[in-house]
Amino acid sequence: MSYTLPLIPYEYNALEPYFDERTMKIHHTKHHQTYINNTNNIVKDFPNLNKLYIDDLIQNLDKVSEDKYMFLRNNAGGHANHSMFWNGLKIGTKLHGELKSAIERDFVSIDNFKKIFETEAITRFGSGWVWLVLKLDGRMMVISTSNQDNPLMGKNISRDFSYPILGCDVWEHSYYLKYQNNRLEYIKAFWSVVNWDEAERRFIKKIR
Ligand code: MN3
Repeated sequence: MSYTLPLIPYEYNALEPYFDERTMKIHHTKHHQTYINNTNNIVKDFPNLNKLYIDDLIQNLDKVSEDKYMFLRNNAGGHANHSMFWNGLKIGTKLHGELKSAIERDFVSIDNFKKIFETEAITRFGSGWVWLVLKLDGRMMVISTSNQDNPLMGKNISRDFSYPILGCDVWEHSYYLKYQNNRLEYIKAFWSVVNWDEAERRFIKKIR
């Protein structure tokens, strides 16, 4: 078995004017595809690993030889992160329900949560991701990871092992064509394309 590029459930121009068509297309067909190709190149030599769902593979990175570990971590992480990212984007959804209550419980207000998320995004040096995560103790937290690391990779890599509810790619390739070096403007636009229904679905699946 090998990993394949997941279809994104909308057109490349569906998130205009916030996320532009050209960036979306290159990001999906070139960047994401490359992470998948590289992941396949490694796991073909590890028959026990290539049957795993990508979210499980990134929790088993230590099963490959040491010389391949970092390459797998970066590329399998890239596949996992982007797969989640595309599904987490949609125009016109609203934060509601139990996820909204949990965010208000742990961040005082939605505005405060967004401010913390934005600060984490602009202070993440270099490339990485910002996440709203659900910790094992049931609390929500905003964290960031470097490169293509994912909170599911555990506490040696992320701040803590945690389950990502919402993720935002802050690599320059996700915003440079439209926003150049203005990462904050990109994060502000991100709020207009967050698929809160998908975030709520992930949250409910995990707390039930
Ligand atoms: Mn990316």
